[in-house]
Amino acid sequence: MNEKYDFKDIEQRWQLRWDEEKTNKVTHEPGRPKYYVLEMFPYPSGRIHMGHVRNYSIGDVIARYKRMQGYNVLHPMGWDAFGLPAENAAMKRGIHPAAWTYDNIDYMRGQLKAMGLSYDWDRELATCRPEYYRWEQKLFLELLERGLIYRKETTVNWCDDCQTVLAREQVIDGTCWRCDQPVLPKTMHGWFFKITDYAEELLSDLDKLSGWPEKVVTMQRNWIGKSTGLACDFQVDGHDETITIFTTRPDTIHGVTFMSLAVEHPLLKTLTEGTPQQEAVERFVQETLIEKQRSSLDQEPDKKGVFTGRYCINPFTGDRVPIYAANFVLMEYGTGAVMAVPAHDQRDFEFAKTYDLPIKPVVQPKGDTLDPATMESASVDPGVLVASGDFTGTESEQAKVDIIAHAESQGFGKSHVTYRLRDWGISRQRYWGAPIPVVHCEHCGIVPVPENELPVVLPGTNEASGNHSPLHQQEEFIATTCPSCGKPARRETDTMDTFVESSWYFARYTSPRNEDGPVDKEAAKYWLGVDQYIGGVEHAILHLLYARFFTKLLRDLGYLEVDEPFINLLTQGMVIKDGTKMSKSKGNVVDPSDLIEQYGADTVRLFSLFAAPPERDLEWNAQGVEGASRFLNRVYRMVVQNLACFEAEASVDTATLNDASRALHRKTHQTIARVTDSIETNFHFNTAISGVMELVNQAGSSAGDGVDQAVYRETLETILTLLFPMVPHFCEELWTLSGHKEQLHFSSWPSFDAEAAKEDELTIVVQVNGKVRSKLQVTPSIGDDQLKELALNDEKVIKFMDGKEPKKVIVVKKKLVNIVI
Ligand code: ANZ
Ligand code: ZN
Repeated sequence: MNEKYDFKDIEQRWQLRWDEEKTNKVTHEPGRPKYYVLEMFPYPSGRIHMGHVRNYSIGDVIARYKRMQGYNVLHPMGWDAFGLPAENAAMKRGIHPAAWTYDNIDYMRGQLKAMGLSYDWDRELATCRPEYYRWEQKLFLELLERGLIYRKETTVNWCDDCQTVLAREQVIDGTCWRCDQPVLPKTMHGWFFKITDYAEELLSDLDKLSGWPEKVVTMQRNWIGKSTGLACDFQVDGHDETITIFTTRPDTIHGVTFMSLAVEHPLLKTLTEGTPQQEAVERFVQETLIEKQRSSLDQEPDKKGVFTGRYCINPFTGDRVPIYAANFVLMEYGTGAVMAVPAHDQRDFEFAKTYDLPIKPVVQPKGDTLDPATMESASVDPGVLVASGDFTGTESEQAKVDIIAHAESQGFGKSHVTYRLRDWGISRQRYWGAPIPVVHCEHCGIVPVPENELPVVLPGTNEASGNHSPLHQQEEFIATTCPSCGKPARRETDTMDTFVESSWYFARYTSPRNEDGPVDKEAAKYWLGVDQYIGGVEHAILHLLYARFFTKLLRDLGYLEVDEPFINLLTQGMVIKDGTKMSKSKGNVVDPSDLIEQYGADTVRLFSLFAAPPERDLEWNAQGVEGASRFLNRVYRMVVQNLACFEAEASVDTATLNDASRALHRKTHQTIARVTDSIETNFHFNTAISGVMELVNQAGSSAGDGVDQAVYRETLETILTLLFPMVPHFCEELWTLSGHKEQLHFSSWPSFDAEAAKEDELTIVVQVNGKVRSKLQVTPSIGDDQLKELALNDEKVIKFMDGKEPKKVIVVKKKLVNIVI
């Protein structure tokens, strides 16, 4: 028998066998309980990194654990394969993005297989394949028809370096999320998904996500950013226009001293046309627009504005207040017009100070009198209304309600809800993405590509030398005929944001080869939602929000029956080295392939699972890998040196056990309980593994104590079964070596015997001056000091000691304590 743990040979053999026998293949089996575990699919960047290793090891343990519990487990893998890096790499290396991508996929698939991950590889998908994106194009057309997609001219966030439009979420502190270059505004036509139609449901359904980390739910809630308040019309004095403002503080409406409009507000032109102010306003608008381009988008500018020469009338007070154009009012939020209340809003306060406008307090906080002459900042606290006509004396919360009701009854305002969430701009002017399937016709306008002509295939992907310049530069692609009138027409040249592909891939996995639609409804119904989704917290907003949105779209199109895609979400921590995130740019990466080569996949898996609980950051530690390797070697030796025990009975006869056997039997069942519990509590594999380590220690140290062979067999089998989800090749190999015919893969998770796990109790006699005064029930492992302590605190003993100090306490192991007074 080979006593050396030859991981290379073992891992290769088992991987080959799993592949050949399709051990991890699943089909949907109506009536059988299912479990869908999914790790966020990778971008095929070239090689896997330690973050992947961690993410996929966690997912794989869950998949294997749930399989052993009898679930029909779906555990798929694929590639988020469109996107910019492929184009950049293509440019740099003079190869086609498709060639680069498919090569990377092949290489990385090999790496994942070398990790022994239990994916059903028959379900593998790559989003850059026409078989995938043709369904995305079909969905696009269905949504277009339903008015959930539209095209409009907008100012977009443009990254000049990447030559592409960015979604708002892809702009981080005014710079591009990919290349860190400043983002500039640019006007162009683009396609939008009407995610705002779903804002309310996306918000309220957050309440269903009790299996998500609280912080992710909060981030989503803030991103959607719901505000409730009043939309109210202010008549322009001497003009038939009205300005509609949006406020979340209707209670302050009696304190309005001016009005602020966004520089993009359409009324600015109307109101100043032909007036002496026109020139000054136009100049200010131009300056502000340029300044907005230069400054980072998230940065608050200094409050600046210009008087329009016009006034409007506060419908509550009849006050005539000046109208300004102001640089801090956003056109995309609320109505693009703000009633300014400098006493209670800080931005308005600063503006009023700059332009010497009146400050009028109308909400008096408790125990405070606001004096406009001495106020140094706005007072934003609630309080009681003052100088507010009929509403004077009302608490601010109540006043909000009353004032909205009054505005509604008078017909000049109504309750209004605004969201921070914007529609999702999905147009990209890049090559390596899914083409948008419409045609522009001079006569017919925008015409959808007929379904039987889908997919609109990305040109040039078949030849490695194919043209991969952006589609608007490819005349052969553009030139087509109008599906409606047959005249020459031009194809749309935008491609879709890659976040579109990742918004529904989890649904496609349920029937990845379906030829009749994006999903097979029966399969989707059986498998969805995803029981456990696992990925990095960097996707807390974008990807998860879009995936939730798409789930609702697919439901409303009749493909899915669930409201939410991911029942439980685990956001795993980062992999850290030398105090910072392990990343190429930091130059501190450890290549998983090197580790696998040196130690084997099982050791690498074990290390990553043992070093930290999943939600926490994992600090890279070379000794940790060594430790994992030593542990596996030890278990290996322990099993091969004790193969004889597998000839013993498979069941333990507890009646005949000696102490050491009883103790090991007990420890085994305690370990089953502990490991199961650790996995059930937020997948704390680290404590699960230390539980097994303790059992291994005890098995090792009791080997010489004449341990019953059936007990020993039970212990070793338990160790292998409990470790199997974490180190599958290792355990399968030893399982086979020890004579089992069926693979561990098909075994059940062990159940524990509560009776066996119970600690034995000893009865200890306690004497005072040689006379028996009490009895104690204790566990056999109790130490002498603890036993003394217990005896001295026993009520009966205290009574007989009669307040005297003990002179001496004698402990006779496992029998008695004698207290001499
Ligand atoms: C009057 C007022 C008085 C306001 C007061 C606040 C405090 P949230 O809570 O983020 O939704 N506002 C409305 N539209 C705006 C726009 N397009 N650009 C910039 N600011 C805008 O913010 C709502 C508040 O932000 C609104 O309530 C409005 O100012 C301002 F003591 O109206 B408030
Ligand atoms: Zn036409």
